[in-house]
Amino acid sequence: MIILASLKTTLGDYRFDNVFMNASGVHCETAAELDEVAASPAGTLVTKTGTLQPRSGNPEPRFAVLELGTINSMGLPNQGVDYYLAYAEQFQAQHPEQPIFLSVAGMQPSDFPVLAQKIQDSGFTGLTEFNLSCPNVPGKPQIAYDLATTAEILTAIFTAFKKPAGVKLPPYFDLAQFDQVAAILNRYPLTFINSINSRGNGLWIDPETDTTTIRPKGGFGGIGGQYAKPVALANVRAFRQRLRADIGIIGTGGVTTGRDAYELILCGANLVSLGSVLATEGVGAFSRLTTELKAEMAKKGYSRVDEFRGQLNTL
Ligand code: RRO
Repeated sequence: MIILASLKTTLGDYRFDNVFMNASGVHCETAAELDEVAASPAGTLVTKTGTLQPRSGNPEPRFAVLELGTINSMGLPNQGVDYYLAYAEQFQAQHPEQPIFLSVAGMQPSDFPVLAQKIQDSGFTGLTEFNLSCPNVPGKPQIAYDLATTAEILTAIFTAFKKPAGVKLPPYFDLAQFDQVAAILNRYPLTFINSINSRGNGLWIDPETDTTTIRPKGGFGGIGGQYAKPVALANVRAFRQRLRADIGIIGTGGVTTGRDAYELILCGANLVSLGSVLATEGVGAFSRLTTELKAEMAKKGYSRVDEFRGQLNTL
């Protein structure tokens, strides 16, 4: 029997033809890169995280491909929120049926309500991802590990912001942390979370030279790719079990095969974003993974993703 699997999915009131999208930071800093993602089979796209002012980021080398993934300490290089907002508004005018994501972050907590107001006042009708988890700006913590500041920022954002919004979270590693973070998130009108950002502050050493692989922060950088997958699965699963049912999840972390994407959906993901694999393979990864995920679904007898989303078996 031939099963024609569909990868159509939803997040909040938004519909997408394919579960795959890029992860913010990968293939999305310029309009040309964003256009390439848009022209691929990806169901949607997200911009590079934009800050109030453009930034050149950290000194190079700041990205390296490792045995089973990547390390990066980009340091938020971006063209500024106005650039990405203009791109998003133009994109939606040209593709009114294809909602996209704008990613933004403050360099300090007080930037977040300013960013929120700017987007609120714009004509943007897509989804906004507030990035609370960049691990790579020297001297700045990953906000979402500080729960009091996270709650303050969310309160400030949602005072100004009435459009669909979500947060990009760092990986958590303790069940008590999942309880605490979910309890905070459940107090706000979030449409989604994105879990996980890279595993912050890993270190990779070149065995020939005994030297770090990237320059910023003494070589410390965010780890992505296969190293991240079990952590991403656990974070998506743990949040799906704890968040309000109306808060959707973008699953991110270590997807290199269709089976990996299938597993993130089993844990509860509505959309699946590609980081390291997109950085190493280019936009061709979207067609390969689309084919592989459909094949995996056909093998299991599923024709739609909502037939197995969240249906992980446990012993
Ligand atoms: O630009 C970066 O260094 C960066 C960001 Br904003 C992020 O959210 N995650 C990451 O791995 N790198």
